[in-house]
Amino acid sequence: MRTRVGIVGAGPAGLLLSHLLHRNGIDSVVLETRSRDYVEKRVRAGVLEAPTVELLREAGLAERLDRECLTHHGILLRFDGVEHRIDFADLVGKAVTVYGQQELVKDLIAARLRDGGDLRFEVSEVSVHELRTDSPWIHYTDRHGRPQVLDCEVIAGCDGFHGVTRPAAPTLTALEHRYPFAWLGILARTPPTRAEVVYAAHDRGFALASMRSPEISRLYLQVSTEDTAADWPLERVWSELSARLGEEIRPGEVLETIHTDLRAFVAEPMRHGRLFLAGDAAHIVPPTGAKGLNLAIADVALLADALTALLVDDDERPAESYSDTALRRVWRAQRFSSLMTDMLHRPPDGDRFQRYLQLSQLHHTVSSTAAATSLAEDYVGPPFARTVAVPS
Ligand code: RFL
Ligand code: PHB
Repeated sequence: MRTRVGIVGAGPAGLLLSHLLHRNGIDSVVLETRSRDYVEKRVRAGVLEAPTVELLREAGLAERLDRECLTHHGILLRFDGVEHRIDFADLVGKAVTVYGQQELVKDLIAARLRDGGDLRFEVSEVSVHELRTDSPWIHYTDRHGRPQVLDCEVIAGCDGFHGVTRPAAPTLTALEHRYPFAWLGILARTPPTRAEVVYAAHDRGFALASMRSPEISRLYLQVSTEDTAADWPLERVWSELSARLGEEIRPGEVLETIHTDLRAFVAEPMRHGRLFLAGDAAHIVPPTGAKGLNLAIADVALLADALTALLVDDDERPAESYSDTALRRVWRAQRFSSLMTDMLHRPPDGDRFQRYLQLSQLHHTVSSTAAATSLAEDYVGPPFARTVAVPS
């Protein structure tokens, strides 16, 4: 079997890449270890930056999103018992869009299948080979247990943080930072109490109130990395949410619970020969800045153009600058996510010095137009770079 681009992973990065390549006349095959049902139900991100939504519209993928999304013109920051609003519309004239990642994944799968896309779910034992040649190949076992080889011209590693493509690239170096706390998140049938996302920096720890619809809330609590599910019976989750968010959060049916460590990770360069990495396969940001999905989409917008130049016009230059250009945005998102994380979380040992610095940063953010504008610019997202060469 042969294709031009072998894509490992059917998350937002892999599916969108396959769609954008198809629009440029390039065929691809997407290999995914999980079932279609599993990837369509996996609950994760919810906040889409303005440039992400523009790209989805341009690519003809926003029909349901435009009908069902929630548009947010600001966020709420709560500390010292007072709520403050950062008004994106006023500060930068833009908004963010709340639309569940799994809804976007459903839309992407539907679009690929409508266009005759080749998506292979429930494969196993995926491995990538001869990455430094012009004809790399992928070995995998199909859903019926048969070994298969897929010959490619390029391989795109879109297989997330725990995938197999990044470890197959020996020239990459990784930088990692782990935060000393974790998040417990629930998706629950309870109406959001506010029309916008609330970030609360409480003495007891950070809390975040987001939403998926007027009936469904997405709520998060800062917890200890050592905590287990047994430490957080639901009554404790609800009472802690109410205490930290400063108002009664009405308990509702809990549809999903997650526990996630907070980490920052960057692999560089995002290319090894004919293997190109995109999304969580190359980088992880702590979720406080709501950037992970948006970075995956920004990578893929750039990569689709670079691969089109390479495979259609025989122009290597955009592929050569892909990693540098993508990493600019990645580091900007790392900086912003790190700033938001440090500003909002309770230091684990209750360090008063750090806490007063945080409060000072929060007061500055809500009282200085310059500081609020800076937050707003990062939150709504800088414009996507196209394949412009970065001077070395
Ligand atoms: P994904 O979504 O992890 O998809 C990778 C796919 O690859 C498959 N796979 C393999 N397939 C074939 N062979 C293998 N060997 C494979 N190994 C793995 C996996 O099954 C999967 O289907 O990566 P992608 O496409 O790069 O997308 C990245 C985003 O999913 C991620 O960055 C965001 O969800 C992060 N994130 C958020 N991002 C935002 O932009 N806004 C948010 O509000 C936001 N909130 C969040 C988040 C992530 C969270 N968690 C769970 C860490 C909130 C949370 C709690
Ligand atoms: C979410 O809606 O899941 C969400 C919102 C804002 C964040 C992180 C996650 O910073």
